[in-house]
Amino acid sequence: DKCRSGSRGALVVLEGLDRCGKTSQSTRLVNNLDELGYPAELFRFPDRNTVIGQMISSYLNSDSQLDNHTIHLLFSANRWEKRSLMESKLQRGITLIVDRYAYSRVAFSAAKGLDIEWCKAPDMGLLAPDLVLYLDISPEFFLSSKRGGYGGERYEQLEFQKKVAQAYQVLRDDSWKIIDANLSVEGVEEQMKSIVLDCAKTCRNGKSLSELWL
Ligand code: 2DT
Repeated sequence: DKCRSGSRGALVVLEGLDRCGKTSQSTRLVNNLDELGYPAELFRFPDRNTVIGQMISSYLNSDSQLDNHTIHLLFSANRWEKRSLMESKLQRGITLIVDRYAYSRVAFSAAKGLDIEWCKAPDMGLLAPDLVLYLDISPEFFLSSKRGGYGGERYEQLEFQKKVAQAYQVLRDDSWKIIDANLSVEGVEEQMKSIVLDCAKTCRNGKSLSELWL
């Protein structure tokens, strides 16, 4: 067992617009941390494997219609389903790399015009990330990028992504680091690696876990 008792893992969240590279970067981070002696696991939200996750998935594929408030609460409930599992893994010394978290929901709902304080309330009491990496791309980036155009899911339209980008700005706090994600995959990976390693060390050395919203 690689985990040391009494030292916890770090909660690291990746956020950013659709197709900014969050998913491939989270996988790379998990591998990098494991190699450096920091056991790590990947989580992603929405977690489409739970019952609530399947409702969210069908909404995102436009197979079902839901009121904006309803989908907001489902996304939050999907995180609450995983809270105790996440906490026990962190306490056992495992660092969690999380592909999207509460900020996604608030940014997307605020972009639709819901009140931001109302949006934040259901996530109050979830574990607060030790670090949020915001992968910064311009909303236009993917229209011309080799990573391909926007796909068929509900939110993947340029005008909407611009609003989400604005809503993310409002949520930034001291735990956020802005990563220039217009670089190559390897360039982005290098930027992130040292920042995450620092954070994992701080947590191992006794920084305490806290709760949203900071
Ligand atoms: P992926 O393509 O990354 O699976 O995301 N979303 C996500 C929200 O609107 N609220 C949330 O709380 C979360 C976690 C962003 C699927 C879409 O779900 C959106 C894109």
